[in-house]
Amino acid sequence: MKLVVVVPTYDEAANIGRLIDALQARFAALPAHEGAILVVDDDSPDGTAAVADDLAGTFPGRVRVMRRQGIRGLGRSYVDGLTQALDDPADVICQMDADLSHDPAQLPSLIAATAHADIVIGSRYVAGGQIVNWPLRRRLLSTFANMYVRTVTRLRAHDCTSGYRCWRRETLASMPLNRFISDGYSFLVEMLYVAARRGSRIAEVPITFVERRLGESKLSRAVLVESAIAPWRLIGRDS
Ligand SMILES: Nc1nc2c(ncn2[C@@H]2O[C@H](COP(=O)(O)OP(=O)(O)OP(=O)(O)O)[C@@H](O)[C@H]2O)c(=O)[nH]1
Ligand SMILES: [Mg+2]
Repeated sequence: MKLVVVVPTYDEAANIGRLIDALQARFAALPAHEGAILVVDDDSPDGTAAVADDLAGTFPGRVRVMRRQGIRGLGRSYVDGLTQALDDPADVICQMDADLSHDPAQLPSLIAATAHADIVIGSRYVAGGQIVNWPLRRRLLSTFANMYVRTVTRLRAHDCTSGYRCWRRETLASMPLNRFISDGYSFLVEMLYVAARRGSRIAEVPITFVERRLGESKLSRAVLVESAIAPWRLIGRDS
């Protein structure tokens, strides 16, 4: 089985090296799998792309770095990265954050679940899911965000904002990524929403999410405002 893991980065120089090492160790432990990592960097001022490039030399063919220029955006980065990942003959395409909040050790359980689902979410909010080191404010915000998204969009998944996911190739390839209307974090919700409307099977497997220890969060007030409006735009488009 071939696997590509897409990792969007903005100012993750302190984390990306450890993530790549940990993922490569995971790939090596899965003999039937051939894994590659695609780092999608938005011209990070802290030199994240250069750190990733060094590791691309250490793991030839198994680490690639896409350097984006121009307007920065998490959604745009996913569109570019996921589209490029589909150029590979990968059977499963995964997405995860660079800040080590998503544990590579849990990747095999997500991949395994793609045997019976089109999209698998690494979920904090199903039985067995956990969050480590989040302050109460952050927990409440995330819980509320998921309740809000589920209520407005009628998505049934419990963790609609998780960036830890695996896709079966055919499902991802059929997504009209270039027609997406969200750019920031809401892009993750839009992906699930569009997939669910097309009848894709969405599964959740529990993960332990650990708060980042290094680097800074990009969750700004503007991001929160966009996230509040985005679900209404999605259902508005379809009604
Ligand atoms: N390419 C790209 N990556 C981004 C952008 N914004 C955030 N990211 C990456 O997306 C992932 C998630 O962003 P985070 O800042 O960790 O957001 P979060 O996980 O919701 O918040 P914290 O973990 O609390 O900081 C990380 O790997 C970031 O580096 C962006 O504009 N462009
Ligand atoms: Mg994070």
